[in-house]
Amino acid sequence: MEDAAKLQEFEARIEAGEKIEPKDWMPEKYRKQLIRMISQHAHSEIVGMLPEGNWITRAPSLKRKLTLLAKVQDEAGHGLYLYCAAETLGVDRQELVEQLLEGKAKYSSIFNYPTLTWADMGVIGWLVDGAAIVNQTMLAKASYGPYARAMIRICKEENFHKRQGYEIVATMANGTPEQKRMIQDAVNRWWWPSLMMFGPHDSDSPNSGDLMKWKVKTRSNDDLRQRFVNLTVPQAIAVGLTIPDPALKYNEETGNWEFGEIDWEEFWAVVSGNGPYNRERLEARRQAHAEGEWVRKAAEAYAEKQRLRENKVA
Ligand code: BYC
Repeated sequence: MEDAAKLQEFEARIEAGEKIEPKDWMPEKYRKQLIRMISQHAHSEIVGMLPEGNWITRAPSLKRKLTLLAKVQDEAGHGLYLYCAAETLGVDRQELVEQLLEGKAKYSSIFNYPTLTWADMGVIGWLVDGAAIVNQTMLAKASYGPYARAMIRICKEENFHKRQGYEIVATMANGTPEQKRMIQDAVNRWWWPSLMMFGPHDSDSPNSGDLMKWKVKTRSNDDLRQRFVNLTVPQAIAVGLTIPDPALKYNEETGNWEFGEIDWEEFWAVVSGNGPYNRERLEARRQAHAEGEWVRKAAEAYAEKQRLRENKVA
């Protein structure tokens, strides 16, 4: 009875647009859904450093190198805010990291594709960060306070990422025939995986019901995907690039760019660990974690030293 009353109060607060904070009562399912989603999001930011990190040493100029370096560092920061947000729900960060390293945790499908040329750096900023912004602008209004607040700062940085990506795209699209060919090839490879970032169709999305009822998500997967396509197609046209979808067509009545069907078999293969680069990404993450052990040990030793010093003073 007590829980039923608490649930009613909780749902009334959500309905009124109030934010839920870490110490507030919440249904166990809400807590679990948030831990699932925020931890997957944190892992995505961390694994998401790899495809671009791979190009830092091969950036074509010092300016490009500095910008890419800053972007990849931003993604690390996003991962850290998000692990902090997950920790407010009572889960241990170490446990989440272990789940990722053991291959038990999900992270965004998009990072399981290889980055083959410099053009991919432009297209990732434009399409991948562009898709992330569409999704995260919605999440900045999520009902859970720490997640929503993390999103506000993350979205500001993602906007810079998208612009730097689109600037690379525009420069190459207006460049030599070889540069044009490279950038079109990158769009051809990244377009469909970018659409997959929004998740399965609404009818095949088991988590959307809970998440939308509790206003963690306020727009559906298909709805956000359509918004992304509507925003992005004119940007492709503006720089003379072709979207690799013969079914793409503007509907005057709805104002939507209609598009073809996603290859869902490919999507589920990637999500279940069998995409083109899943193994390489996890292996690189494990190696980075192992090589960072001395840093974690040094940080722990420093914290211990501080504790001892404070005890002495006290
Ligand atoms: N990839 O019921 P559904 C970035 C899973 S990184 C993998 O619709 P939901 C950046 C889903 O988890 C930004 N898995 O789920 C970084 C679920 O599995 P479980 C990444 C996917 O939660 C570096 C199952 O499929 N953004 O910006 O309602 C460089 C059924 O799906 C995917 C986020 O993480 C996928 N694409 O909706 C550049 C945003 N889609 O857990 C850029 C936060 C679905 O039941 N997350 N699955 O086993 C979300 O907004 C939502 O979780 C999703 C999925 C829209 C992704």
